[in-house]
Amino acid sequence: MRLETLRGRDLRAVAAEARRAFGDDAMILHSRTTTINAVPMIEVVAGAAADIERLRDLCALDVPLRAAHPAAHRVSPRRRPYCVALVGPTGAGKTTTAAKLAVNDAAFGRLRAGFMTLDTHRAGAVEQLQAYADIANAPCEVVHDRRELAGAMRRLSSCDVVVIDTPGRGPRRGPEDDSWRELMRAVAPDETHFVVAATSRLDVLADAHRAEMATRPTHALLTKLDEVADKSAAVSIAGTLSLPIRWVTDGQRVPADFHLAASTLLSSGGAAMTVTP
Ligand SMILES: Nc1nc2c(ncn2[C@@H]2O[C@H](COP(=O)(O)OP(=O)(O)O)[C@@H](O)[C@H]2O)c(=O)[nH]1
Ligand SMILES: [Mg+2]
Repeated sequence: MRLETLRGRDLRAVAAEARRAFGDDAMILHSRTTTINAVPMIEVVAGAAADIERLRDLCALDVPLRAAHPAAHRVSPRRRPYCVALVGPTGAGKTTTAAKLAVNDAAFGRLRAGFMTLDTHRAGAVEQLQAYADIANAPCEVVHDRRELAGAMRRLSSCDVVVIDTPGRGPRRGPEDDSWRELMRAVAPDETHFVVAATSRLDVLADAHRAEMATRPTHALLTKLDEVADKSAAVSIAGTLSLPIRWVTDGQRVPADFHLAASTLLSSGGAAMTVTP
C-alpha cells in the first residue's frame, strides 16, 4: 500500500502529478494548502484507488468498542471485564496509550476502565502505569505470574474494561521475555492491539510483528503520528500489518493526543477524491 505526498501550485498540477505516479486510478486522500518559501502551494496525499479502498476498510470495518459493547462486561461470554491488551516493541507508546485509553472518552465512552500490567521486570514500569492509574482514579493490578491472575481479575471485576499493559520486546531479548507471553495466553484478551510507532522502519516492523504473532494481535494501533511529516508513513504501516486500526495517537499528552483512526487517517470520514483528467 503506497501513498505519496505531492505538492504543486494548484489542484490541476497535483492531479496531473498524481496520475503520473498512480495512473488513471489515482485518488487523492487528503489535501491542504501550505506555503513553501512564502509561495502558496497545495499539498495532497494521493494513491491508487484500490489502496485507498483497502485503507478505508482497515479503518472503518471496526466500530469503536463503546458502540459495539455498551456495557462490555455484561456481553462478555466470560462474565468478566472486556480485556484489551497492548503489545509491541518497547518504546512504541504502550503504557502512555494505556493511560489514554482509560481516560479519553473516544476510547470507551463512560465505561469504567481498570489497568493490569504484566510488565513487572523493567525498573520503573509498574510505577509509570500506577502513576497514570492514580490520576485516572482507576484500579491497577500488577500480575507477576499465573497464580496472581485470578485474584487480580476478581479485584477488577467492577470495571467494564481492563487495559492490559505488557513489556514488549526490546532489541536484546532477555530470558524473562517469554513469561509474560504465557500470562497473555492465560488472560486470553478479547482484543490485542499491536502498538507501533509511525516512525518505525518497515523492515524492523516486520520483525517486531513476527515476534508478536504468538500473542495473536487483533488490531494495529499507530502511535507518534506527530513525529512523521505526513500520514503516508502510517498508511504504509497499516498496509503492511493488514490489521484493523481503531485508534491512533499523535503526541505525549495524556489523554488528549488520542483519536479514532478513521477520522485521522481518512479525510472527512473517508471521502477520497477521484482524480479526473
Ligand atoms: N511524540 C510522541 N511520543 C509518544 C507518543 N506516545 C508515546 N510517546 C512517548 O514515547 C515514549 C515511550 O512511551 P511508553 O508508553 O513508555 O512506551 P512503551 O515502552 O511501549 O510502554 C514516552 O516518552 C512517551 O511519552 C505519541 O503519540 N507521540
Ligand atoms: Mg511500557
